[in-house]
Amino acid sequence: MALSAADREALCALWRKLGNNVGIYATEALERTFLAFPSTRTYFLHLDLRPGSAQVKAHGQKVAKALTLAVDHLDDLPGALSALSDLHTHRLQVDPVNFKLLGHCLLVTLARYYPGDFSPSLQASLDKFLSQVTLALTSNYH
Ligand code: HEG
Repeated sequence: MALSAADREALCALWRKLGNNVGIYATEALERTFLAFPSTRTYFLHLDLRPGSAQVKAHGQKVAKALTLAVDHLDDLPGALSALSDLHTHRLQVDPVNFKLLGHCLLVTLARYYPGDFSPSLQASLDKFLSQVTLALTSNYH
């Protein structure tokens, strides 16, 4: 479902609040994903996946940067994420179900850090955003 003006406003406001900490939350969401959904680890067997690992942190920073780029390009997610889409589809061949798992863990992580902000409506806006990002990253499958 397309992002409404209210979704966009809520997302941009949240991102302003997250400031420079997006990498911290993305890293925690990755650690959570690897523990809660161990099948996701199969794509990262070349990395040290233990909690606190510098490699997971470095990857978290990259994911955070991509998510921030997406928030800055809500009008053209497929364009902004096209190189990443090629990477995930062709080189990494990530099964699309995994995006739902990481997205879920991102929501849980943000809900834990921002319980006061995490209204059902913010949850819905974030969920829509993550679905659109996933669509942009996996559209080459179709
Ligand atoms: Mg992906 C690399 C972003 C979901 C597996 N991912 C990357 C990179 C970015 C990124 C920015 C680095 C690209 C580069 O170095 O040029 N990933 C990204 C986002 C999302 C996502 C924004 C969803 C929100 N990735 C995702 C999922 C999996 C996955 C669900 C598999 C469970 N990504 C993956 C792997 C790599 C990347 C295996 C390569 C890691 C490496 O070798 O360092």
